[in-house]
Amino acid sequence: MRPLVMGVVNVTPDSFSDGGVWFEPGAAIARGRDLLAQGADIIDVGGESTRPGALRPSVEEELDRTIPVVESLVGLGAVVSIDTMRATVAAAALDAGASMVNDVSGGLADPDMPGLVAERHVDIVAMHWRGHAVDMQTRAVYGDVVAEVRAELEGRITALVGAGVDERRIILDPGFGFAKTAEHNWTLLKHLDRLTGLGHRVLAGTSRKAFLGRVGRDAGHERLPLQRDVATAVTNAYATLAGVWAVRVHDVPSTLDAIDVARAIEAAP
Ligand code: PMM
Repeated sequence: MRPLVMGVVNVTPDSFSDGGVWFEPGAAIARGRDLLAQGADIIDVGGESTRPGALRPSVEEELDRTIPVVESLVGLGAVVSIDTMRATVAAAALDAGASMVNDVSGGLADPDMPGLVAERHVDIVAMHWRGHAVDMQTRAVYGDVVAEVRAELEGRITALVGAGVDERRIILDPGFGFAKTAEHNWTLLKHLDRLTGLGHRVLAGTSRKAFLGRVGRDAGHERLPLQRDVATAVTNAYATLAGVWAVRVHDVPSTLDAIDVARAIEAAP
């Protein structure tokens, strides 16, 4: 099966690749509509920037940013995922018609999140996370990054199932760029099959991340976020071959091309 394409709508003033661009609700809704028209299967709406060093918005601010956008995109027929670490925001988004929760903390940041997901019988993306953006890069310390990310995600599965979440509802995500150095990200990508091998659906979110800006370039000559879609297409082709369920991206057309090419390679005799 072709991996699903999750298109990103960040309703934030400061997300690292597109912060501020879709901050007005009208612009965010228009962006979501465009992503849908381009072939996105899911629209991921988020109101909190998780770029390294970012400070958190208030709950009210996060609700004001996201809920009108969720409501409008659901009205257009979109399958919407809410990118939040807060159970109150997730609950409001589900009430507004969102059908899944994308929690970059995998239920760690808010103790009410696992119970909410269990009660609502929705899918949850459990991403590997070691702490809030403000100081997460100090936690980028691993002996064996693949084994540790895998084990920590298994811990999230246990906690979520313990709270009543149906195991089949849990989608795993290695959390590229979250408490990871560039080297950690490359190793996780190379060994993505170790995660898909756990038997859960896997989501990969490499789109426009900093490690794609730096690779092969000298300091000062990095690709800027908007120049990273070709590099992203390559990582998503690789993720497709590794058997991911979905990829989370900013640019849908180049992603669909990458998936088509990867699948042709896979299907060739
Ligand atoms: N990355 C970002 C935000 N949300 N959610 C999941 N599940 N996986 C990710 O890798 C992920 C995410 C940060 O990227 P952005 O600022 O471009 O949205």
